[in-house]
This record gives sequence, C-alpha cells and structure tokens, in this order.
Amino acid sequence: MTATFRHLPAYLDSAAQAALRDEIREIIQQAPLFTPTMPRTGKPFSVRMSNCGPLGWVSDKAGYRYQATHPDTDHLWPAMPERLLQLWRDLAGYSALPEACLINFYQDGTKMGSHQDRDERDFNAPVLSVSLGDEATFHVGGLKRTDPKVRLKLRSGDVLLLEGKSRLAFHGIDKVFQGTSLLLKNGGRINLTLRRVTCPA
Ligand code: MD6
Ligand code: FE
Repeated sequence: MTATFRHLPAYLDSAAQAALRDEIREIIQQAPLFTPTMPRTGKPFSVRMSNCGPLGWVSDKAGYRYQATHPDTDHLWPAMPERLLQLWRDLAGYSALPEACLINFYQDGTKMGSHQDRDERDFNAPVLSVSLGDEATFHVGGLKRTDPKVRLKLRSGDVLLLEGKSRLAFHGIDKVFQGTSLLLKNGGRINLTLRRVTCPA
C-alpha cells in the first residue's frame, strides 16, 4: 500500500524557494508562530505553527480543528500566496483550491511524531507539502501505525503529495539535520502543507 505518494525532489529552484521564504516571513509577521498543545493533556508540541488561507489548523486542550482565526490574536489568517495556489493547480489534480496552508517551523531537534492527516472533511483531495530550509528524514507507512514504513530525505524545494491510497497513511519527521541549508537566516526547517478542508459544493 505504501508508495502511492509522490515525491518531487528539488521541484522549486533556489529563486522560487527564496521568494516563497520571503512570503512566509511576511505571513508570520501578521500571524505569529504559536505553540499548539495536545488535546486533553495540554502538553506543548515541539514544532511551532502558523497558517495562511481561509482556514487554519490548530490544536489545544479542546482538540484538533480548522478555524478561520489565529488562536492567540483572533485575527483572520493571512491570504494564501498566489505562488502556492499555482503549485496546487499545477500538481494536485483537484479542481477546488486548497483552503488551509499549515506552516510548521522546526528548530533545534524538533520532530513530528507519526500521524494521519484526517481532520479534513474531504479526503479526495491530496495533501501537498513543500519543504524549505534544513534537510529532514520523513517516513510514510500505511493505514495502521504498525505498517511497514519507507523513509526518504526531504530537502529544501522538495514537494511531496499524499494522495490516493497514501492520503491517510501514517507519516512523520524523524529528524531534522541542522545546518544543512542556508535558506533560512537562523537555520531550521519550514514545512508547508496545503489542504482542502471542506467538500466542494
Ligand atoms: C513535515 N509533514 O514535513 C510534516 N502531512 O514537516 C506532514 O505532516 C505532511 O509532508 C501530509 C502530507 C505531507 C506532509
Ligand atoms: Fe501530516
């Protein structure tokens, strides 16, 4: 079942990566990185997050959900850059546009435990991810947490789509390799995931 995901290494060239980095920096100025916490326990995630687009993914004691506003500022999320919408048009094979772009920021040994992306109502659309900055090891398995996993390196400019049978596969980030990219001034890694949340009318 593994391996219906699509990995497009170095899909964005260095100019496109720099332009996207600058757009994300502006978004984070308007919608500052927040620290999500685990449902029920309230334990903080090690990754910090923001969002752009009409909806954003958030997590706190009340649970995982999409909402139109930033959890700390209560402002609407900034618009999704046209560059990301175009990437979706070019690659997603899905006529409706994405509604949420989750921005994950990794610094100093942050990991992302194995999870499924299943808070969306529409599982027919893929989840499209873009990596910027330091390299990371990513794993993708199957529909059960214990299914065998494949591991791959995600580097700056790589695009990855979880689609078809891999849409609900468990996946995560094992390790980020500090100092492997000069794209982000203070190092670290940014991952953007574009999602369709609601079913198109
Ligand atoms: C990351 N990515 O690369 C975490 N989810 O930092 C994800 O959780 C992810 O890369 C859905 C589809 C693609 C992804
Ligand atoms: Fe994910």
